[in-house]
Amino acid sequence: MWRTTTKGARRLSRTALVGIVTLVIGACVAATRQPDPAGTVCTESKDRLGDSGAVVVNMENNPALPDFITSRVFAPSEVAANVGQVIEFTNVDPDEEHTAELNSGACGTDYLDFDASDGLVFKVPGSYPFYCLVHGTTMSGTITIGP
Ligand SMILES: [Cu+2]
Repeated sequence: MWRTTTKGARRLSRTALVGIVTLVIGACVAATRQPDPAGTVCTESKDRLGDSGAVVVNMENNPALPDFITSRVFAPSEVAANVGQVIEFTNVDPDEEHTAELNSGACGTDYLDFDASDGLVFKVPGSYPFYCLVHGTTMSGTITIGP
């Protein structure tokens, strides 16, 4: 009888553990990027940084506000580009790391330290909201891709 109870308790705690692990893994998966490995919508690459036709976007501390207020922005936050054109993101903020990540998770830049750059290139016209994985939706914008 005692043994059965212990086994039952063990089984119960094992089930609870599996449940907790599943929940934690599920939460992590939901919070991370769902990549577009085939690059059907967009691709991330540093290969064409400095292209003469690149659209340049800075990641910076909002210049409209005093320094002691940390308000990070994309400049510009409304980004217009065409299919195949490089959108070049550069972190010009000496104090914080930034990324540019599509809300859909299809693609995004690397985590960029001060003075580092990364590029996104789109294959499909459309409107793509994006944000910074470090600063969340307080640092966000929209990329509009024309044909
Ligand atoms: Cu940021």
